[in-house]
Amino acid sequence: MTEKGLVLYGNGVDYTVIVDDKEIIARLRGKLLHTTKRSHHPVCSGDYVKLIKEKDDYQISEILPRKNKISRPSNYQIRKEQVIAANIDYLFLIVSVYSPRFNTGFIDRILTYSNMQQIETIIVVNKVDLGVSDYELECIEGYKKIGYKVIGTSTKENTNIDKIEELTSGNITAFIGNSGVGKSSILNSIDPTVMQKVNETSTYSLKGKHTTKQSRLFPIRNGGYIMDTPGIREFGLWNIEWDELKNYFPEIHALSSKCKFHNCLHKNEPGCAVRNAAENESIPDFRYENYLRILDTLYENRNIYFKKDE
Ligand SMILES: Nc1nc2c(ncn2[C@@H]2O[C@H](COP(=O)(O)OP(=O)(O)OP(=O)(O)O)[C@@H](O)[C@H]2O)c(=O)[nH]1
Ligand SMILES: [Mg+2]
Ligand SMILES: [Zn+2]
Repeated sequence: MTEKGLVLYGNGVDYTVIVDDKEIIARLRGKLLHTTKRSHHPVCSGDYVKLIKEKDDYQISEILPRKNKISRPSNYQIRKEQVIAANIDYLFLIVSVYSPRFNTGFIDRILTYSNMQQIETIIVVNKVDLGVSDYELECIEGYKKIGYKVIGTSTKENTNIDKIEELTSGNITAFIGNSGVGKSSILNSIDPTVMQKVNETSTYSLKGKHTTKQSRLFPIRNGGYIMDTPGIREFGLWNIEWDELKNYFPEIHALSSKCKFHNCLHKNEPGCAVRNAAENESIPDFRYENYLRILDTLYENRNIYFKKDE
């Protein structure tokens, strides 16, 4: 008999899967066990799978097509992919003020990727109890101006946790961000029965220590599912053509029809409307700078990573 299930978490062999509102353990069938050409763990949190049931034994026989995914080059082997999350309705990009440092380069690489995957992304700025600097405030205003939703939160003072909870209700949501920004803390504040492990030392190095070790999707009492993921140190963009980057910065894309050349890369071409807009600050300057930096990196690496999906 075959059934359909939603994968909560797994270790490469055994997976915890929701089937008809019940949690069951399922094993991967042989053919899925082999590392595929491009992927380390073929199944990930958020995957919908087909299961074969024999007596009380479940086997995962097939991964159903993903509507989207967040993946990155594997830490272990270049050219292989590590999928962090699949089938996400909303992505919450969690960052913090003060420590770990607020880093727009990191934010913009994630936003580029999630735009490419067409995943609606909300920026959560956590630890606002520590005070928001003028620079951080200016960047936050910049993101709001170009249309992103930005929510300032504090788990210490319970600021706006209800807003996050509301947005997760009935959806599959993933929390991603650097280690130590407070992903697990926010999850625990939304639903204290979850009790994800939190790093309790607040004076560790600015980079943060990795407390959450694997992605895991939690059923939440509001009927939604939230995925807690391990902290990402760096997010290298991949699977993206360098000359398509301009399509994934919405404010740049919106201006591109006003450039003199239809294939303008908005670097230093004459009559570039994007460059003009950045110079007279009608689009945020830091975004344009990040665009140029990412464009250079993608160009330099254009032959390293494989490009399109199969
Ligand atoms: N001041 C302040 N500290 C916070 C807040 N939220 C979390 N922290 C602290 O930040 C540290 C890291 O929190 P975690 O929830 O473990 O962070 P994480 O993002 O899950 O980290 P990884 O699992 O390593 O990716 C802990 O010491 C928390 O107590 C907040 O709103 N304000
Ligand atoms: Mg964590
Ligand atoms: Zn241009």
